[in-house]
Amino acid sequence: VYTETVDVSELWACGASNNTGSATGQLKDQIIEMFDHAYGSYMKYAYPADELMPLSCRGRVRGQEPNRGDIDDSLGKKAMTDVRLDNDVVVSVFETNIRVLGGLLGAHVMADLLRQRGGRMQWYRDELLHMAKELGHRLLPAFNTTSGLPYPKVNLRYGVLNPLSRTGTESDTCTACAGTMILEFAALSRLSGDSIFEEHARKALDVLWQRRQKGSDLVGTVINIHNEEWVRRESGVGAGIDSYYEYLMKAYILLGDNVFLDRFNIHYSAIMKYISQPPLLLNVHMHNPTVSVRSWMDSLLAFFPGLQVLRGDLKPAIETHEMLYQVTKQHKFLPEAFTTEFRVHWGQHLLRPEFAESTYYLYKATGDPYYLRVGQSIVEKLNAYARVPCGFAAVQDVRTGTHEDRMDSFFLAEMFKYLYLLFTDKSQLPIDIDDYIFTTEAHLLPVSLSTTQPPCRGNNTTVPVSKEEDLFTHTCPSMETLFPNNPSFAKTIRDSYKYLTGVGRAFHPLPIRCVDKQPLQSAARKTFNAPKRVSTVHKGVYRVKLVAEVSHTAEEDEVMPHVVQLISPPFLGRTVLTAGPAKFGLDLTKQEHGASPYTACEPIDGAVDLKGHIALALRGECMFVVKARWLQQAGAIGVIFIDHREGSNSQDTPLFQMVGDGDSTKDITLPFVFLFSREGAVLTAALEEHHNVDVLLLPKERQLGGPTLEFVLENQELFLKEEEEEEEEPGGPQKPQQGQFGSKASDQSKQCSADSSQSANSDRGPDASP
Ligand code: DMJ
Repeated sequence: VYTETVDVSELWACGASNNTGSATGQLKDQIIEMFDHAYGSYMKYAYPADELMPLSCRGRVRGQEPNRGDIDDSLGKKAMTDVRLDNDVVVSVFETNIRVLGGLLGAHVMADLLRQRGGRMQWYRDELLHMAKELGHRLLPAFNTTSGLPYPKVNLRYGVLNPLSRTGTESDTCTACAGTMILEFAALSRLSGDSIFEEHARKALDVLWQRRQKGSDLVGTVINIHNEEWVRRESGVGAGIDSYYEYLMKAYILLGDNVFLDRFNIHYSAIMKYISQPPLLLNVHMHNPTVSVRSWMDSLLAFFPGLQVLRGDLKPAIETHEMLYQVTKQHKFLPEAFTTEFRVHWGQHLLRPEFAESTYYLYKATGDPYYLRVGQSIVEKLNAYARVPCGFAAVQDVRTGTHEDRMDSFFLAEMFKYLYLLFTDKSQLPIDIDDYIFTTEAHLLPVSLSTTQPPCRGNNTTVPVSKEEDLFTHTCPSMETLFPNNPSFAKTIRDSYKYLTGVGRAFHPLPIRCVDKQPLQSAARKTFNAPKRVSTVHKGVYRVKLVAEVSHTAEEDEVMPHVVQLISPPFLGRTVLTAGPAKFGLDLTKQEHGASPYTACEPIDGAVDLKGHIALALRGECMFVVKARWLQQAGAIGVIFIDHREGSNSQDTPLFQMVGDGDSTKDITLPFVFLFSREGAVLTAALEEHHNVDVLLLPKERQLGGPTLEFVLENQELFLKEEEEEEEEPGGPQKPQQGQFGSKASDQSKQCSADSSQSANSDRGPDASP
């Protein structure tokens, strides 16, 4: 959208370096060398496997390596016999679309261009397009739902509903998963002449648009593909939603259809009103968007400044990008998740390209050589901390620098492309880059598709958008309009955020957010131009307290892993499930509570099954604290919450701390922990088989082992004996219970907790916790 021609070498020369005409050249060479190292390693050690394992120097072949759960759904055995698209393999519809279909289409477009220019590729007979079409047809069964929202997974050979497909039971999908099809599917329709793909992608977008929260104009993170109800109602611009917004904007650019821009503009206004608190991007409730639902940001949101550049909204783009840069300075790379005070929340770094992508867009928009230096720092860090003999390895934890045996394909498809383009003047490129739009996986599709191809049958989007237009609805404002007489506007903006993460100068976001209530009550909307900034002193303003997550102490920022340790036979302490803690209730990290977990007992007073037991409760529908109070009142002595999202697990998803509702939680005194659904399934399976299972809830670092465990188990045996004797002696005196955090999780308590969560569901709104 910004098409200024900038002489990179000259600008670089204006920057810090004196000898920089050659600096960009050297960097370009370095980036090519890095790409060769990464791609060459893949070809040498991994091809035809799906991905390279850069530490083992071999390929990752699905089924031959330990299953990594959902991550593996992005692998399709696609290169097993060079390329087969009909393997009996369940793949992610979203990932296969953006990685494989997008890759085939982008490659076809380039091959076709070379062929047309004469010389090279004269042998090419649209083979890649034919493969793309076949793959498109293999993805189509996923759209066989009454709503039109696609299933998240499909079996490439058997589709979704075939008994052999091993998929089709899923009921939910993420917003980005359903809303990131239009670029590839429309391109496929227009290149192949078959409108069916574009029709399906448009229908899915129509549903998401219709199901947006009409008051806030925000969407949630996960939606039910059958009844179109939101399953997770938190709203942000990162994981789960990100490329839905990206594709609305880019669908307008690629297809020239105003409906996508209109929708994007309306969502964008909402994002700027509720989610963007420069330099932060928060997550809020779609129904109650003045409430922030978590105190951390995920690294996927780093693409957003780039999208803001496409929108022409440079100021917040510069602000957020600067914040991200400071985080990378502090931690070398963007951690997968980091707190609003820029501490590590989840230390993994998967070599994600989003920060490089935004850096590229900002440089092209501003021409400020500062962004070349940012790019240079990305290159240096990759070489210093991720380069290994067989490629580049993801970082398991930015705090320790340990590597992971993983190099995702987006590292090749996106990272090097954005870095190379950052340092290359567009006149040096073999194509006019402004004639193309990048898919979310950085594959190039030509914007000529909107005009040179006949419109597809049935590609009219059915859901109208009412809107007000202004000067910038369809065009980007020029720099002079945005920043009159200030050629160093970018620096001026950045300077306010210079010391964001510096010691002793931590940035403190506003604990109170003032939001004009009117837009929530009225359907009237304004097309975004300059976002109406939140004013702190404003007549008629509605003051809403952000859940006090944004100003907390260092200890609270770091989520301390907890565990649920199964100690009764046959587990004997060997089954340990990683769990997340709660910000309310009994603090399990306090030494005085944990030293002798079996000594502080609570009496059982009453015949209710739940009493004296640790309860299991399913997450969802209402807030954690509502369930916590209910279960506490019923006599439970602790609660294990279990995630309701199928397949979630503590390896792939960062632990988080369950939070209260903003009001005092002093009345809640029980211990609470949270298990993702895979870990939860281990526990419920154990309960099904053994009915009573003794568990400890405790911080991971104090997990029992060795002599302590033996001692506990000895006492446990004694306790069990006493219990057996007691059972033989009806009406005998009750034995002391095992303590506040070591107790039985029984099938009875499961029953009680299930009931509890059901009744808790009905009386409050959706769960505010992430
Ligand atoms: C890429 O696969 C795509 O950009 C996707 O939209 C989200 N991010 C990953 C890489 O981090």
